[in-house]
Amino acid sequence: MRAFKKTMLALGAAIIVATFVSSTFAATTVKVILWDKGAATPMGTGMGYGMPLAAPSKATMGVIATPATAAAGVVSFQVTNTSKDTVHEMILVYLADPKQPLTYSESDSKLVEDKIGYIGEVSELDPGKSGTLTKVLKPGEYLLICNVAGHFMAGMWTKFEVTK
Ligand SMILES: [Cu+2]
Repeated sequence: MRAFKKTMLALGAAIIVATFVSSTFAATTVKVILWDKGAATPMGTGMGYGMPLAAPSKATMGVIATPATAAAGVVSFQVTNTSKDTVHEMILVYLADPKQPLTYSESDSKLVEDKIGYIGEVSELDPGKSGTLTKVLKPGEYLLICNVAGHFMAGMWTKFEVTK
């Protein structure tokens, strides 16, 4: 009888701990929209992160994250390409120093993915398609970027913040 009581107590404690842990590390779901004004619209340039011309109102394609912030822990990005005619992707980048420009290759019209704090991606989504990226994130500044040639400079990036 005593042993049974002890077992029940231990079981109760385990359930309490499990509940606490799962609520502390609850996953945040972020909806990410990849959009553009259509292939007939000339792509903008010079609108990459931190660039003088960067202005969301002028971008011809972009990334929208809702919410644009999450608590540290598991974050799940549900990404949808809403374009009618263009392939897009979402790359998650950690900014070690948000004031530093990202390493960019003019010849490829792309960011250099192994030099920009690359964490993971939902790669090349056809128009109308969706994908998910789930990662454990520490506090800090992040970017969500499309790195199809030319798209970053056309304004296809957004900030994402992870808080403590
Ligand atoms: Cu794109």
